[in-house]
Amino acid sequence: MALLNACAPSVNAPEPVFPVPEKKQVEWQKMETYAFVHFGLNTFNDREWGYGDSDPATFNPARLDCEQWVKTFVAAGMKGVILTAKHHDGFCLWPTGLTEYCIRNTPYKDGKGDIVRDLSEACKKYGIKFAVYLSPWDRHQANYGSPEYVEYFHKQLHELMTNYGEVFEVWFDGANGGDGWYGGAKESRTIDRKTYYDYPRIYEMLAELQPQAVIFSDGGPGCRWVGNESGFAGATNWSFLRAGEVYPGYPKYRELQYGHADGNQWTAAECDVSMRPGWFYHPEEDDKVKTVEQLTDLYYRSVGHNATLLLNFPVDRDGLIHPVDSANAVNFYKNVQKQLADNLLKGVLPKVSNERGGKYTAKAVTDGDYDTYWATEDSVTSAVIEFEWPAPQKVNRMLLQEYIPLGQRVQSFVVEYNKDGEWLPVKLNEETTTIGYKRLLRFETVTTDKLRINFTESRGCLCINNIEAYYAGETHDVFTAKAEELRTYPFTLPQVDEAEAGKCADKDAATTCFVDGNTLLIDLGKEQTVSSFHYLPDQSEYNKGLIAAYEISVGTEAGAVNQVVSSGEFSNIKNNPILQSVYFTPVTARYVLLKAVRMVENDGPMGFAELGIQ
Ligand code: FUL
Repeated sequence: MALLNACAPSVNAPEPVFPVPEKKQVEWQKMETYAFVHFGLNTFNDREWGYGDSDPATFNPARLDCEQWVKTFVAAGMKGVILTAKHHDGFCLWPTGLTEYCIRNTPYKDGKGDIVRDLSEACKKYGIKFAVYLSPWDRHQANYGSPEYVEYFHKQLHELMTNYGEVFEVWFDGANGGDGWYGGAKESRTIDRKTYYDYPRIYEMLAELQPQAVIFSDGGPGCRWVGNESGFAGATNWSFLRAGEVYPGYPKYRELQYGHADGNQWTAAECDVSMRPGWFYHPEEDDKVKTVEQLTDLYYRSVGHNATLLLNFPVDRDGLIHPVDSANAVNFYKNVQKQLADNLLKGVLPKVSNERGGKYTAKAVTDGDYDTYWATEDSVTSAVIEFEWPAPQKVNRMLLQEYIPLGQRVQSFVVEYNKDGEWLPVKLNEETTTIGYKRLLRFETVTTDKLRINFTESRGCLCINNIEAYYAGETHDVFTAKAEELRTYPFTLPQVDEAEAGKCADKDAATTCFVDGNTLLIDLGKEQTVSSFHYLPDQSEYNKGLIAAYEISVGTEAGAVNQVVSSGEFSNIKNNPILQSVYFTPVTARYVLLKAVRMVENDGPMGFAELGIQ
């Protein structure tokens, strides 16, 4: 084999599958987690959205220490920080020459303070990156809504981009609540969100002054909002958007959780979330700080769902990160490191069903080098990779990475383990569709000597640069929800008597809804993004009406529910009639149609103790 390779002509690298990221977008995504700081007049006035009239005299943090913040971020594994240089209230944390509504007119350091400067310098000292949030909406300025304000906003950005060194990102939020103080006018002002701020000119300025910076906004262009402020991305998450479609305030923002599968612009998702319910500090939230478990879960659903995690620290009125916030953030990082400590695949030589040859061999996925990858031949878009250990191991985590400089390709895959000669799927609580920069999987612990990944669909030949597996210990992740915890969109069953239908939506496992025939139509009342179907079979002693094989279709009209999203079997339902969950690629639908393709017993109705659609 070695001899053959030596004589073979050199093998070409795969062609990129568009869209592809710019180099700076890849570097940005490799940061994985970074901090957000919300701090300003709001902190001292117990507000989330200052109206624009808070008195600068109230701003006086007695112990402010940017080094304390940055040391916390470093200890929490964060690679950078984004500071709210100006939030919607218009107050500036730097001594700007453009408005009096700034730190210069506060008692803090007798007006000599500059928190943008102090934080950027602390970042340099401790080796993390720095960035700014500059709110386009400004509830203080009298001229907000006019062309003059846009000039002012551009000049503010220019000041920030020229006086404080390099920034890795520039954050433009999409909020615009309309009303504000506006120099005392106290009124509501509407602007055209698509055109008012003249973003094309801003992009030109940034390309010139800070070419390495990634531009954040609802729709990018550099990176996008993930469509929620809860800190997670969809398990299916494409790093693309259809160019020009998403603008600040885009009404179909839930799509941003998943990206546009057919997008033509590389705009990966960033998951922003706060350590506390609010973005700014409020003393009554001191006992509502996110726990280590909550943060760990969000890590798997942000970084592990092909996005970055932007974790907000509401700096307190002393000017410090509250001790509970810093302890939880640091312990969260330690917990993740502990769960993913010992890579069971390190150096293991995998077997693959197809290999491009040359340097694109399967061993690249376990060599620890980001820039080497296993690639299949051009025409091969599905393939299997198999790992074998000399002795059985416990496993419950996997980490997969695609080589994104050549595009995001994988559309679906299955992880299986070998049990007594038979390949069985691992038990997950989410769909295994996309991978992208990084996908982390949590699954029920298996003990096996063989693990394989079957890549079933891809937009081009496979380019996989890293695969890892771990045993994270036994954690509290839930793979089988209890009936009372089952989450679902509200639904009705139009073809079933109302009282009967209620039995599968009452969160009571002891009552079962029986339906004659082999189809069940579910109406969500309105269009929703749907990505999973959950079915708790009859829990009575006789487990009546068990469905063995299914087909699930969706549609937007009751008469045309014919888009099949999944079909398969409810494995082992007869012996173990636990909650059955089917995950599929997110789709917009109002109606879901379940077809029982095969029943465990041939006669009798179908039985549903509980149903859930998410
Ligand atoms: C939103 C803002 O309205 C919130 O106050 C916060 O800054 C959040 C990160 O972005 O657009």
